[in-house]
Amino acid sequence: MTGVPVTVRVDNEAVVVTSSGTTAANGTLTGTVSIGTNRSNRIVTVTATSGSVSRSASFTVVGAQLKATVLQAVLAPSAAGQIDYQLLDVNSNPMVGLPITVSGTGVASRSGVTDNNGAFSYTFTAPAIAGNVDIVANAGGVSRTETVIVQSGSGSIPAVTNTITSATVTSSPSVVSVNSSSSSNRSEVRALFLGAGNTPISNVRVRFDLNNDVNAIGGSLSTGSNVVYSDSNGVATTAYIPGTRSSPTDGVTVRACYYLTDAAAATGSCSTFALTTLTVISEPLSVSIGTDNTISTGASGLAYVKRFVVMVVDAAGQAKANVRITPSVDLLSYAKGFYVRPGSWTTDTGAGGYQSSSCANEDINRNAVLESGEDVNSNGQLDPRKSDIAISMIGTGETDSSGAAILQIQYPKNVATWVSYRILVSAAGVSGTEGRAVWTGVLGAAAEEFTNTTPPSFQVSPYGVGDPARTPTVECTSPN
Ligand SMILES: [Ca+2]
Ligand SMILES: [Ca+2]
Repeated sequence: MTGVPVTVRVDNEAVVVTSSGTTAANGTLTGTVSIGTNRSNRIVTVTATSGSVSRSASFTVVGAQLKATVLQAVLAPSAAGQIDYQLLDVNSNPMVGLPITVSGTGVASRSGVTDNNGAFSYTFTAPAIAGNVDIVANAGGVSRTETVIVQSGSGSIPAVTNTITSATVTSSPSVVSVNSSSSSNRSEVRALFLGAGNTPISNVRVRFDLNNDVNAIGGSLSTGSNVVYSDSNGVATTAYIPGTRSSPTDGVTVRACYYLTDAAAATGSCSTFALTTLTVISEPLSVSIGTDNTISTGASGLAYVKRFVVMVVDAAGQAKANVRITPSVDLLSYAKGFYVRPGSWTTDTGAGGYQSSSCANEDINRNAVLESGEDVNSNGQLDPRKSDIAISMIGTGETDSSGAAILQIQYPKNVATWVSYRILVSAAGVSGTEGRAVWTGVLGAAAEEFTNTTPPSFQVSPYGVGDPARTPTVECTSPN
């Protein structure tokens, strides 16, 4: 039906732009919905109304992340404690001026807004009674819980009895800028302790230090020389806060000395430990990433290869050669569904095809280990699989004389169009957010796959065919 008036509305601060106020010759009306200036996680509902007929569909906005650094994971009763939060968007940019509330049992609730770094400090007084206190923060549609241990004397936390089979330390970001007057540049450091069968081990005593700081770079750790305890996820955290000196590449080492008992931790020796390295940088350079509209096939013929160019320039815009580029790729979400209509393959439901709303990556902490609560769709594995996509530098991994370096992603053809990804490139020796660049997209496919009469490699999503009758929540919690 042509020329029928239709109004399209969206809620929760989203924005919709429609091509026209009435239906076109084929009876359709097309609109583009964007999330607007609010980058918070939330559900947006789109409602199209024509006369007395109304239809709604919803999608989920994801990507906001709330980071937390517990300054004192273990407190004496009635002692003062502090947790520093930072709210970041999908591209790791600070989300400024957003409301945040923090509360917990037996501690004062506080609310406020995030500052220019997206940060908010929660200060509290520990309860007078020993025990674990769960402190819950909500901001930008994200909720997270920190557990603080209130300890009445040594020995009140049980010793670790399980065997630790894996102890690892990671830092994010691994390239961080010097601090001149504030401590706003920092890297979150996270130690993870696992036992047999990848079971998380809690109550591991951890003391972080700078491993004698052989390069004399300095800086501080938010936990100081205190012993912190791994939580129920087997995780103990601190933050490395650089001073005013920059370092060689990987020139700062953070060491997590760990112990099974308070008595062992009290000796101060460090016979069992895990390490991670960081780079502290000061040179102001700018990095960008881009690509074209081409895609190629890998040597096997079974995979797609998409190439990107990374450009590095100095403050004057001049090309910087020999800068080492470190790429990483994160799989953000996956979709279910299937294509129909040979010769012009589509997932349009009007044509009988289907593409579900996106389902967030199940590996919440991105450690490639399946942990309790992560297998949202109950199929026994993490979706999407981390191995669905590989990223690599072409050639030396450093920029050439024109300041350019090439990288590529490669993925099996059957996952094309079903997975959203984000590439992060960081340049060593480069400061601040300008030292990093981000590219976000959906895995592409060759144009002829859509116009061939034979089914495309990706006709059915490897994550399931899904069902148009399901809600987004049911879709993401179903195994097929
Ligand atoms: Ca995990
Ligand atoms: Ca799963």
